[in-house]
Amino acid sequence: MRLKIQDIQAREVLDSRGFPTIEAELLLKTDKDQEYLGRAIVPSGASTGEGEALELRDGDKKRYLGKGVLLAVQNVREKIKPNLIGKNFTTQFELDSYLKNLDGTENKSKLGANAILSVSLAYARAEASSKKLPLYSHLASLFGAKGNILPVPLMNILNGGRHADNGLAVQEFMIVPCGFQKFSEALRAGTEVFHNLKKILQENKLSTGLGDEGGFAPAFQGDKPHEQVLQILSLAIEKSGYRLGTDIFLALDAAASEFCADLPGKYRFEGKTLSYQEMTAIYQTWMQKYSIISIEDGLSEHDWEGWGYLTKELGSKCQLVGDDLFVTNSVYLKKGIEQNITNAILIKLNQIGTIKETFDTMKLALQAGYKNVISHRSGETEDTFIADLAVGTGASQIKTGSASRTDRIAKYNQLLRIEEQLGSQAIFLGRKAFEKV
Ligand code: 2PG
Ligand code: MG
Repeated sequence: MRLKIQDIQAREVLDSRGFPTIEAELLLKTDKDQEYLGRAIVPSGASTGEGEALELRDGDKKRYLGKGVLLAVQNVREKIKPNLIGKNFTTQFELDSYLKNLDGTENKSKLGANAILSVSLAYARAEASSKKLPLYSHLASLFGAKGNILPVPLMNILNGGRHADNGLAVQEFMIVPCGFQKFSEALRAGTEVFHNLKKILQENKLSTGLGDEGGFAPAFQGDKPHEQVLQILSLAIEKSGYRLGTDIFLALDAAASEFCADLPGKYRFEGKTLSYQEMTAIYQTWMQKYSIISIEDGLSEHDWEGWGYLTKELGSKCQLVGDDLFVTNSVYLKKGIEQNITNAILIKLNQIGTIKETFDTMKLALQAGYKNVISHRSGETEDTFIADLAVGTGASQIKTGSASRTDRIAKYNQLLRIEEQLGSQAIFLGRKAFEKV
C-alpha cells in the first residue's frame, strides 16, 4: 500500500504547567483514497540537559512570558509541510532522516526539535492507523521487538529540585513496585503507597501540595531532609502492607547538574559543598539503608571524572541512569559506553527530536548491555505516546510520574489498556528488568 502525505496541520496548545507546546496532525492517503490521521503533542522539560536538541520558543515577552511556540508552528506550516505534501516515504526512518536533513543543524536549531518531533510522532500514529495496528505494535515492528513487555513503573511520588520549591536538592524520589506479577498489580501497589504517603504527611503536619509531576512536595525542616524523605517513603510502603526491598524498591533522580557548584566535581548539598566522592558515599549509604535500585543523574553532566568514579563504586550494585548526561543522543552515549560510565540511559523523544534517532540510541544502549528507561518530561500533556513506546521497544522500565494528575495518569491508563489487549501474551519482568543481561 502506497501512502502519500496529504496534509499537515500544527497548532499551539498548552502543557501541564500551562505553558505552550506544539501539536501536529498529519493525514496520509492511500492509492484508493483512504485517509488516515495521526495527531501528537510534544512535551517539555524544566531541568534540561545542555546537549538537548533545541526547543524553539518565540521569546516574545508579551505572549506567555516569552514561551510561545508560534515560530515552531509556523515552521511546520511553512517549511516542513510544503516539503512533505504529496511525498511517499517507505518508512518512518526515511521520513525522520528527511526531516533531520531539512533542518541540517546539529541540534535542530533551524526548524526546532519541537516542530520536527510533532511531525515525526504524528506520522507514526497515522501509519499505525493505516496498518490497522495499535501504536505499540507498529512501533514494535519498526524497532524489531515483540511488543509484549509491560514496563515497571518508576513512580515519582515526592518531588524536589526544579519541580518543586521545597528546598530539596534531589529532584525525584520514586517508588519502584517490581515484586509483582503484572503491571496492573504493580501500579495498584504504587498507588496505594501514594495514598498512604499523603496520610503520613498529614499526620506529620507536612504539606500535601503537589509538584510538577504529581508527587507531594513538602518542605522538611532539619539538616538532613533527604534522609527524612527516604524514611517517610519506607514508612508509607510498610503502612501499605508491602515490603521495602522485596515488593517495592526506591529510586532517585538527583538531577545533580542543577545543584553542582561552580567548581568542577563539587556539589552544594544540604548546606555543604561536597566532592563527587562524598556524594557517591551518600548514595552508597542510602542504597544500603533504603533499597535504592536506580539512581539517575547522580552527578553533573559535566563531571565525567566523577561519573567514572561513581560507576566504578556503585555500578555493579545499582542501576545508574544518564539523563542530562546523554540527552538521548547516541554521540554522548557512545562516549559513556567507551568510558564505562553508567549502565542505563533515560530516553526522552524530545531531547533528540525524531523517532529514528531515539531508536538508534536505544539500540546502541542494548548492544552495550545498557538499560533503556522511557521517560516523560515534567511538562506533559494528555498524549500517551511514551506508554506505547515503552511496550513497543520492550524497554521494560518507564518513568512517568506520580499516581495523580491526568497528564501522568493518562500514560498509566494507556498501559492498562495495552495489558488488557495483550492478555496472556503480556510479560512483566518485575525485578528482572533491572538485572544485567
Ligand atoms: C528528568 C525529567 C523528567 P524534566 O529530569 O528526568 O522527570 O525532568 O522534564 O524537567 O527534564
Ligand atoms: Mg532526569
